[in-house]
Amino acid sequence: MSDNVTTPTTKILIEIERPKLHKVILVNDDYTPREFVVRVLKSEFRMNESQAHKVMMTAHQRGACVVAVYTKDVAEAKATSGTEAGRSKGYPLLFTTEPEE
Ligand code: TYC
Repeated sequence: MSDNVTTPTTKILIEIERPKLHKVILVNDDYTPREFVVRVLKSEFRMNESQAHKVMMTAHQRGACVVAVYTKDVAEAKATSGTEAGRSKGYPLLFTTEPEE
């Protein structure tokens, strides 16, 4: 005969999801000067001259270019301040965001 006593237990499984990352996308237009786009990429996205020039030229030639990925809040804040930098000078420069697959 066994004297073992078993007490029922409940296991709680908590799953923590990794926050989805969001892309900041630079959209081409016909009016914003190239040097200004490069300046905004350097100041808002901490790029050096050659990285910024490459991203600007990709957007210029293909219509759009992914600049960087961040959490949703940071991506939206960076896209807004980049777009605002253009607007403050009267340029239609546009940064958008979209979730990464
Ligand atoms: N197409 C612009 C020009 O020729 C330069 C430019 C590049 C503007 C990228 C926006 O996202 C952009 N002056």
